[in-house]
Amino acid sequence: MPNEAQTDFETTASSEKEAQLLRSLYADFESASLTPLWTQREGLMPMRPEPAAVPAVWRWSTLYPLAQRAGELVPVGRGGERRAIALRNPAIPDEPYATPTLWAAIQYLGPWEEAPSHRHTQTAFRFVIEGEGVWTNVEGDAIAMCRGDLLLTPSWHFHEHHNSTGQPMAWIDGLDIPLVKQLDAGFFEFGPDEMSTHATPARSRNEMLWGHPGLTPIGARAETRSTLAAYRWIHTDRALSEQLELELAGHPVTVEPGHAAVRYTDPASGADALRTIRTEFHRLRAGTVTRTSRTVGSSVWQVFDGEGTVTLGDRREVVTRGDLFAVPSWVPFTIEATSSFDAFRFSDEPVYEALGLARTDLQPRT
Ligand code: GTQ
Ligand code: FE2
Repeated sequence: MPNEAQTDFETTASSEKEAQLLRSLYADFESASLTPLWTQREGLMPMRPEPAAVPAVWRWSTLYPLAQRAGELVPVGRGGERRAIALRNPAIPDEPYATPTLWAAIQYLGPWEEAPSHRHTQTAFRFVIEGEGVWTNVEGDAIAMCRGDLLLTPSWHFHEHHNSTGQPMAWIDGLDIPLVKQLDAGFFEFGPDEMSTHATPARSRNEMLWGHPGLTPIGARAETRSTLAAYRWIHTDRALSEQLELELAGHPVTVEPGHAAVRYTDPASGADALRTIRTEFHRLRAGTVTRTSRTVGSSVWQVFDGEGTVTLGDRREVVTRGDLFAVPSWVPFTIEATSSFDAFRFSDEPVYEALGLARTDLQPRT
């Protein structure tokens, strides 16, 4: 929007003649599809991030029953491809995005249902809050999905899901759909109509190759599409409880007192498990209050277990198992753990780091 003070030709111009010249200059800018910076600066170059997205909360007790109703009424198959229901930030108009860069959705597969094969340049993961019985086949490798597991679908990998039980199952998808859309980098391809496999192994080929801590397979060739694709709860849980155990024994290994955290990484490189999405798991002891922080970029959290109060800018919310919330860029954020508190987090930080735009401000304890 032109700044009034700068386009108020009558008051800034020293003469009626000059006012007329300015008026015609601005009219000619307009017809030549040009915009002067001096009428736009505050919107284009604010003093600090001014996210359109707002802090938002979605309750599992709302999400799951709605997904269940969709399961009864809406078929899954070619076309729509997935019965995924996106968490929409109420302040991002007309777009089904949790934040300006991140897609978060609940996906639901009824008994014996199948979601057919496709691939896209968007990066994806699944995180499981409850249930089991679905296998996600990534490039033909069947990967079991169970509570607490993180399953990866890197960019341009074929993937399909099938429920091999008589029970429905729901989980959370995270993707970089908004980022890829904004970057005009989206490609999509359908795979075969038939499932590549109905196998239901406890352990995928991927985990057989990559799922051994600190052991990189020498024979895995460079063209291997990706490294570890499944991060199992048993490992995440133990990593966190042992951090807290070490802390009790006097070793300062946690993020801050009473707050253990792990990042899911590529075992071959140590980099983020996915190129565009950071994935982490946090565990707070009962009574822990995190330091208030602000970070450039946005994140989405899902409570895995326990109860806490989160402060997101001016908003305070009690959150419990399965609830999700979105933290927009540069919004002051604190968690207070009412009970022992476990939460999964994903964010767009790797993108900001790659571009030299990452910034975090940790406020001192008061
Ligand atoms: O499971 O392949 O939530 O392609 C959005 C897009 C899930 C999926 C989503 C997808 C998928
Ligand atoms: Fe997909």
